[in-house]
Amino acid sequence: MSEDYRPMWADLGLDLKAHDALLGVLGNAYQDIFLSQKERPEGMGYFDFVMSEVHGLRIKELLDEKAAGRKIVGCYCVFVPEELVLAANATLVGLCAGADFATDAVERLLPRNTCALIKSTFGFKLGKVCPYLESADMVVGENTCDGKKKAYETLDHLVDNLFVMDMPQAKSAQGKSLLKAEYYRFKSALEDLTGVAVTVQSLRQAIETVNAKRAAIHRLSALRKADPAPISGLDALLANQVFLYDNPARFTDAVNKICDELEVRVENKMGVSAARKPRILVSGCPQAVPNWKLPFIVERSGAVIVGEESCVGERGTRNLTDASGESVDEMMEAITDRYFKVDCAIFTPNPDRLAHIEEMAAAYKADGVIHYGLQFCQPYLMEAIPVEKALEEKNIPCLRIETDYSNEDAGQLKTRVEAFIEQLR
Ligand code: BJ8
Repeated sequence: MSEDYRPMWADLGLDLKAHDALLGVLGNAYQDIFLSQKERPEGMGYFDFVMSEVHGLRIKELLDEKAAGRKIVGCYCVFVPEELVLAANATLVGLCAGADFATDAVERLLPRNTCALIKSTFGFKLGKVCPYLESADMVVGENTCDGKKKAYETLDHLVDNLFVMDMPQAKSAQGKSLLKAEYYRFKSALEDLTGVAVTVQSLRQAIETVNAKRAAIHRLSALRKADPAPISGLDALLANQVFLYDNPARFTDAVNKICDELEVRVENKMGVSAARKPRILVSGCPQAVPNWKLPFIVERSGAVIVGEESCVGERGTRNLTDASGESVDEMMEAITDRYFKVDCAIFTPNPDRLAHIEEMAAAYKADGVIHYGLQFCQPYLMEAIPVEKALEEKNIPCLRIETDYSNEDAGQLKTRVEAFIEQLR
C-alpha cells in the first residue's frame, strides 16, 4: 500500500494490531494463490491493485464520499438491490467475510455449529478489522436462512442502524408481493437515511449503471465458455468477488478491458495452459474474499474452473433489470421481478437452481461439477444431495464437498479433488 492509512483505520476504531495481522496473512495468501499463476491476463493488474488497496484507497474513497454527504450501505446478500441504493444517492458495499477471525469471541455469541460465513461476519466486527463495516451508515440484514435470520437479532446489538429485510421462502405470488413490499420499505429507509427521494430518473440511471456492471461480467463469463479457457477460475472469481466492493463504473471498465484481451486469446485459441485441463463448474455457497481455498486446490490439481453457480458468480449477476418503466412503481416491479429470479437454496421448493446448474454445465462444457457446501449450511447441504443425484442421472460427474474456512482439511480435500479430476481425464 502506497500511503499510510493507519490514522484512517484508527479513526474508524479498528484494532490496528489485529488488522496488521489480517493484512499480513491476506497479502501472503494473495501472493501464493494469485500472483504465482502463469499466463494471467494483463488486465488482472487492475484487480491486483484493487486487492492491494482493498482496506486502503477504496476505504479512503468511501470516506471521501461520506465527507461529501453521501451515505454508505453495507449488505450480506445479493437480494439487496444496488439499484435502490444508488438511486437514493448512496453506495452499496458487500460485507460478507471469507476468513475466520476472533473465533473465541464469536462462539460466545453464536453456537459453534453456525456456518463459517456468518461466524466470519461476526468475527470481523468483534475483532474490529473490517473498515467497510465501520464505514457503513446502514447495514442491511435479510431474513434468508435460519442462521442469518437469528444472527441478525444478535448483530442488532453490535452495529448501529441495522435494517432487517424480510424475505419470502417460496416462489409464489404472495412471495413476490412480500418482496416488493419489503423493497418499498427499504426504499423509504434509504430515503430517510440520505434525505434524497428516489425518482424515475435516478432509478433509471441506477438500473443502467448496475446493468452495465452485470453485462461486463456476462461478457467475461461467456468468454470462459471457450475451450481452452482463456482465464483461470481464480482470476474470474476474483472479479466476481470485487463486484460489490468497487466503484461500479470503474469496475465495469476494468472487466471490459480484460474481456477485450481475452477475446484475442480466444481467437488465437490461447488458454491458461497448453495442455487440455478438465473443466469444472463450482456450484453452491458463496465464496467471499478471501475464501480461495477450493479454487486454489482445484486449479493447482490440474483442472480449470469455468463457472460459478453461486451468489459470488452467476446466481448473483445473471439477470438484468428492465429499465423501461415509466413510473417509480413500474421500476420497483421490474426490480422485484429481477431479484425474485435469484434461486437461492432458501426457497422451497427450488427447482430453478437445479435447472440452472444443468444449463451451466452444458453451456460451459464442464466435465464435472463440484458442489461446494459450507459446513452447517442446511439450505445448500440439503440441496447438494438431489443436485448430485440429478447430475449423475445425466452422467455429469459430481463431487460433493463440505468444508469451512480453516485449512485443517486442505490435505484431505486435495486428495478427493485430485481423484475426481483424474476420473474426468
Ligand atoms: S441469496 S446464498 S447471498 S442468502 S452459507 S449464511 S445460506 S447457512 S449466504 Fe446467501 Fe443471499 Fe442466498 Fe446468496 Fe446461510 Fe448457508 Fe451460511 Fe449462507
